[in-house]
Amino acid sequence: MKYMIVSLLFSVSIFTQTALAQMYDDVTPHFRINSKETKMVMPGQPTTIEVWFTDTHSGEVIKEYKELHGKLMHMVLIKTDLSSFKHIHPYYEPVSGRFMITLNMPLNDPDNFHTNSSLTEPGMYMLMADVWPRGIGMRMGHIHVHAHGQHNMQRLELDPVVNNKSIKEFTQYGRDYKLELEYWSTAGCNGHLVEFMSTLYEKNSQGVYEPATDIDPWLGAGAHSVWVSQGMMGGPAGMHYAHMHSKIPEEGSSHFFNFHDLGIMKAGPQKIWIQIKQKSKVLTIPVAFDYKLPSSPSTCK
Ligand SMILES: [Cu+2]
Repeated sequence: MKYMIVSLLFSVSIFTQTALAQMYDDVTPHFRINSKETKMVMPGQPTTIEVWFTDTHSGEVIKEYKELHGKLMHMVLIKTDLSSFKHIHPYYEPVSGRFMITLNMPLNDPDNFHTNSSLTEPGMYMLMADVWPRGIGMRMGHIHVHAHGQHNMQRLELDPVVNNKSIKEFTQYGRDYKLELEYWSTAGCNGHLVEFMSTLYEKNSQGVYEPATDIDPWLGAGAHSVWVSQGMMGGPAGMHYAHMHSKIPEEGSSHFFNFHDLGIMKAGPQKIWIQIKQKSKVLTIPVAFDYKLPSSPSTCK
């Protein structure tokens, strides 16, 4: 508990900034898909995404970026029915100031293992690009992408909950895992604080879940997560979208994430994707849960 409070005081301001990055208009994002100003793509086909940012006032291309969690750009691609999540890192070309990556192509790059089958199903996707232009701060650009073909919207089924914990059992890289996810929501002066605790278990040779071992940092954080409410596009403050990071567990296999929700997330069905590097592979773990706003009153007079 002490650990949670310390991490809470420490990181509220950082994560509030993460969430608000989409609200600034001092920089303008530009996207091209296969060199065209289009939103249509063919699912499963190699698709080159190009992104750059300009200074909104001068119109000049921004060329100085600061690393953010070990990368100059983080890109997230989420299908709007929340059935697909990809986290990739476009490559920066400093002469032109452009970032570029080709989806649906295998790449020998451990930080781009999602690139190979990043956009395979017809439907609507949200593409988000986080950067930190030097001297400006964290900014996000986003576009809708429409993958051609017959839409097949998947219903969001919540994962089972036992003793307030969402339980997700899954197999990745040939190993069997279970993740338990619990959250607490506390009303504050302005919005409320949401804290998550995720605990990872791996099945041993006797078929028993034990706390996972060999957890390593990935891209400068103990774990990464992206949290999206159903109907992610709406909302007065932009998208119902949060990006959180955790420290590496000091002991055991629990990660802690927190987010200062200033009305950004929407109550109801949601999904969070947690990424943890374990045994030198990055696990991507989706958990569908019901988000309830705190019932306790605000602490402000
Ligand atoms: Cu990233």
